[in-house]
Amino acid sequence: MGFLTGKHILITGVANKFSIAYGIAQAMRRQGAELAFIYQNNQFKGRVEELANKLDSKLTFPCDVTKDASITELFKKLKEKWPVFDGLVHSIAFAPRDQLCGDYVNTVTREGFAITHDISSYSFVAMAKACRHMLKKKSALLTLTYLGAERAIPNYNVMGLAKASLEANVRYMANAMGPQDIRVNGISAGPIRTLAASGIKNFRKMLNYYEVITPICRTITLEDIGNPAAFLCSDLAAGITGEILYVDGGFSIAAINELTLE
Ligand code: NAD
Ligand code: 0WE
Repeated sequence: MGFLTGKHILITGVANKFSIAYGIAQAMRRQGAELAFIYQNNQFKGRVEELANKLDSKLTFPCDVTKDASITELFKKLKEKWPVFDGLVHSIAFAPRDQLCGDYVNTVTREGFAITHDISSYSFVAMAKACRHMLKKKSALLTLTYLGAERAIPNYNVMGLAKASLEANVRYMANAMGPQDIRVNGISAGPIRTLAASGIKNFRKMLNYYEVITPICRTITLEDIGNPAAFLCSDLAAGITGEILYVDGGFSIAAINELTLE
């Protein structure tokens, strides 16, 4: 018996086996959860079905979070299989590529700002709004954020603002849904090489820098994130809501260490 046995959880954000959402899904399955998945569009359909299969799930649904109708349709379809369920993992972020490099002030645009906030922050509450009536007592919602929400990190640019908005969203959603016995939390993950990190300028160099600064002397793995994600969505975390949990090996608390002084 795992600590998620009997829980039904919807996973968003699986693009491939390197996705953080897939690491979370694996950890949740190890703890006994029944899973369902969304895929962004047909480009991801086959791969998500395959990965779902590996985790004993036949439930995959298309959903593009930029469209209200697509979100409504998702929960209409899910309801036929799961009239009620216990949780949602939101692992979705997007900024137009040109927004993620160079001088923030020069590169940010009104349109880039709007798209980034829409997909990376609004979509979390949009999904919660659409499935609220299907969520059981003791449900949990979880999203993924990054240190760029609080610190100015080169090239992360408008994504940082969207993550700050997403973290505030976690607190406001937690406050609004608490009385319904639904908890809402975020995990602030250290950098991992995923599809969303591919093609980011100097990503390798950044990972090397993290390895030097991070107290645990290594970068984070999908399992490092999956296990605490499973915990936060389980009844073991019944007293935790509105929280951002750092799963970054301690990077964000460190300043200078022995290696940087050599
Ligand atoms: P990923 O590319 O595997 O996942 C991003 C997912 O977002 C994809 O599955 C994509 O299909 C989905 N998505 C984008 N636009 C969508 C839309 N309109 N509708 C539906 N789905 C959409 O990359 P990842 O690194 O696993 O990212 C997952 C989350 O983790 C993101 O919120 C990201 O900001 C966060 N995060 C990543 C890192 C990192 O270093 N990789 C660190 C901290 C936080
Ligand atoms: O949240 C993220 C990445 C999110 C992301 C990535 C892309 C790449 C492809 C959002 N939109 C897009 N749009 C694309 O067209 N991370 C936490 C990973 C990440 O991205 C960075 C980082 C880190 C870490 C960008 C610059 C600097 C650091």
